[in-house]
Amino acid sequence: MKEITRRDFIKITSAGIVGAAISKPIFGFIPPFLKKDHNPPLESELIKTPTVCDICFWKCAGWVWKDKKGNIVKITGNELDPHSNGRLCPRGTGGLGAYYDPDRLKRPLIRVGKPGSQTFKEATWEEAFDYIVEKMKQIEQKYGRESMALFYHGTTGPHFEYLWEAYGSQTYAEPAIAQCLVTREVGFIATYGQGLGSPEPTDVRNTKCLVLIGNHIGENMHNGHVQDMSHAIDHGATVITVDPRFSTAAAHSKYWLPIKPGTDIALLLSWMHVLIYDNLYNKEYVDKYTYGFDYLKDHVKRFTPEWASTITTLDPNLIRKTAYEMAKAAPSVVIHPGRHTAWYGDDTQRERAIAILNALLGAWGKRGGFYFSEKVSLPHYPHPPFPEPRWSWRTITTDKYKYAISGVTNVLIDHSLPEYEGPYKVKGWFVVATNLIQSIPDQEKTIRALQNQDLVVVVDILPTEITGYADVILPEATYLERYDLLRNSRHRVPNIALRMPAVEPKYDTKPGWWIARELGIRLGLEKYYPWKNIEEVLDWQLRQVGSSLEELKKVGVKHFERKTPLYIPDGYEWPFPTNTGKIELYSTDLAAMGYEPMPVYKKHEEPPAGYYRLIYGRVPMHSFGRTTNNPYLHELRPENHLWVHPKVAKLLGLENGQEVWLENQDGKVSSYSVKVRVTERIRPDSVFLPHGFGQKSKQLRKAYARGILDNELITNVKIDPITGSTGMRSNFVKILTQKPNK
Ligand SMILES: Nc1nc2c(c(=O)[nH]1)N[C@H]1C(S)=C(S)[C@@H](COP(=O)(O)OP(=O)(O)OC[C@H]3O[C@@H](n4cnc5c(=O)[nH]c(N)nc54)[C@H](O)[C@@H]3O)O[C@H]1N2
Ligand SMILES: Nc1nc2c(c(=O)[nH]1)N[C@H]1C(S)=C(S)[C@@H](COP(=O)(O)OP(=O)(O)OC[C@H]3O[C@@H](n4cnc5c(=O)[nH]c(N)nc54)[C@H](O)[C@@H]3O)O[C@H]1N2
Ligand code: SF4
Ligand SMILES: [Mo]
Repeated sequence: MKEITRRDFIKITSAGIVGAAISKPIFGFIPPFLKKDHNPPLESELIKTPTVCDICFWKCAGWVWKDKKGNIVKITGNELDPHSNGRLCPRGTGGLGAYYDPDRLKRPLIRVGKPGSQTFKEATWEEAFDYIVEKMKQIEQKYGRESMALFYHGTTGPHFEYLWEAYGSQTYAEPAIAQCLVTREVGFIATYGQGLGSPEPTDVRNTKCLVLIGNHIGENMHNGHVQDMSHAIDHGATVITVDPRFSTAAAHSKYWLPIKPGTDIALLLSWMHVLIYDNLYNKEYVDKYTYGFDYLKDHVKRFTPEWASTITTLDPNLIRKTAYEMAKAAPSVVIHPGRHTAWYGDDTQRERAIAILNALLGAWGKRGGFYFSEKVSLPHYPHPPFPEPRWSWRTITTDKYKYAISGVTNVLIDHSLPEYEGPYKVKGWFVVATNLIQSIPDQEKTIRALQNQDLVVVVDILPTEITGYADVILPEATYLERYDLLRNSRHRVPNIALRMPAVEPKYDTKPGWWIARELGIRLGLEKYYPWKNIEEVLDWQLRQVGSSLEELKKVGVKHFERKTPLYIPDGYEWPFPTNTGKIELYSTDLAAMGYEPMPVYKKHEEPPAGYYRLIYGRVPMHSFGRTTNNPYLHELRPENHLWVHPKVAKLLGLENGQEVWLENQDGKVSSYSVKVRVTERIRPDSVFLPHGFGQKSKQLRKAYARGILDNELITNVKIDPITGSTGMRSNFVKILTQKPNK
């Protein structure tokens, strides 16, 4: 395999759209929009307003630069911002495309055609609200307020979560939890008594050894993380990457462990075995801070590297050697928990194994391991108490998924289906900034649930697939045109950042806070909205912590002093918020709930003959499907490719660039084709398809029908019994070289 030098590692650019650093290529080439303008205006001729990027959920703070005519010319990072350190990633730089996209939703729409048909009539806001309020009242009379469900993501979400609480429904869920990081949060809560949150407090910047388990930083472009990893590598850190695919991160690693998919727990258990039985673990730390070491020691006794090798297909010496590398660096080592951890249905247990390994190495609360993040305690704007709903997401979730920490989208979907006959029916969906058709596995089920609703409202900026199922579409202004709540970030330094409008909303679009408030007032909830506009709320909040809206408008980001230590001081007694007050190697919570108190390896389904495991991930220049129609980012990567190993290509007679279709184990065939990329960078038993492409909405003129959406082929869902999270990687595909008959 070609040696890739560290210098090639993706650098986060400091270039704006017309910035000065144009000569610095991103990913080895210059994005077209960076080349176009050869006469960028001087910054002194521009007006800047603070923003928080909304292109992904890393939430970098930056500046929006406008010329004298009021045109936005570039977006750059805010130097004071610990999420970005003054540099945006290419997606953030191209965020301008969200504002300029000619395909944007322009005014409220009310359905006239069949669900999914995208046939709507234009409406005024007044008409749209009247329609919604009338339907919500009908649902309330027939089923109760709780039957109106909210699905949300991103910065618009909290405005509607507040509205829902005020309305008296806590039937809500965020797909970015059960489809993303909940298993990692719960795995760490069960071990350390606290989760990780975002940005995750991994001290990658200062680490000596970074272990990435299917965590593809570099393609996963979470800004500060990429910068930290780059910094660590430049300072001699050892990187160990466990991934069935030779990812960008693997290319910068000392060790690449091309694990057989779905067998990570076996590897993690054998690493514990080596650390414990070769006496490499941090004895002092373990004695002082942990509970259940003897149980664990006994538990991992037989999990030798030789045992793990037969399961993972990895060389036992490589397993042993990498354990020694970690021990050498400890406690300055991060076994990274990853972020999207909904994989095989035993994901909380895999995350528990990761949490335990970090404890054995003494990395939690230590420099170069995990630090303790802290945020400002920012009071909420005062409001009357919320009504208590008769039932909530908890009622329908925590009996079955005992460690669920928030609403689970797939549970709400189950309660939305026509065959659901119990007392907790969902009969209306309010969908805010989440494309449920693309992000929730088993599309057919989601669509059936949608079609069984008396009302579906979607708040979005683009005519994405989910909008096609709405009765009413409410067009939100983009992040460049609106205020949102303050970004109160948990970090090394507690800090607050402001997003404010740089420009007036285009067309007849409105900010999310305004939409929620107007709807609230029409639902008779005036008392929860005593303020006229969000500036009042933000200024009030900022004044409680000794600042003001005026100050934030000038600085964009403000730092506050820490009140607690960043790391555990050496030798200090540290109480952990668990049942035992210790780090629980043996989880008393999980035991009490009837789950395995220590992680166990269980065999997962294997691809049948002629099928390959479908794995997915990110491409650096896109965020899911939310940017594939962005005119700037689309140009950088208009479609996805299917990664196929040369042996498979030979067997099937496939060539680079050839168009193929996919059919999964349940006979589900892809809507479109994808081009093959023949590469040794993937195991022969798997294929890789980056997520977010293959848009089905024709109104997305650039992204429509470009590539295949992984989610179409994810029909076998492995639910994590602890949290309800949907494991999506037990799907297998056959590669079709002829266009299938529909
Ligand atoms: N098959 C498959 N499924 C997945 C994943 C995967 O890799 N593969 N990843 C999972 C993960 S990790 C996550 S976090 C979830 C994320 O899944 P989602 O929560 O669905 O997130 P996005 O895809 O970003 O949602 C995008 C929707 O928000 C709209 N939008 C963008 N900006 C705005 C705005 O400013 N205002 C409003 N109102 N709407 C806006 C977009 O147009 C789009 O319709 O998906 C999960 N599901
Ligand atoms: N550019 C960009 N960056 C993003 C996002 C984006 O949309 N675009 N989304 C952000 C969000 S919300 C999230 S949650 C994160 C998600 O990003 P991460 O948490 O980093 O990664 P995943 O999507 O879980 O994992 C993808 C990797 O897992 C590997 N993999 C597949 N199966 C297995 C297996 O069985 N074992 C192991 N060890 N590896 C396996 C794949 O080959 C791939 O490299 O990315 C964030 N960053
Ligand atoms: S990582 Fe990139 S896309 Fe995400 S918030 Fe930061 S600049 Fe925006
Ligand atoms: Mo995510």
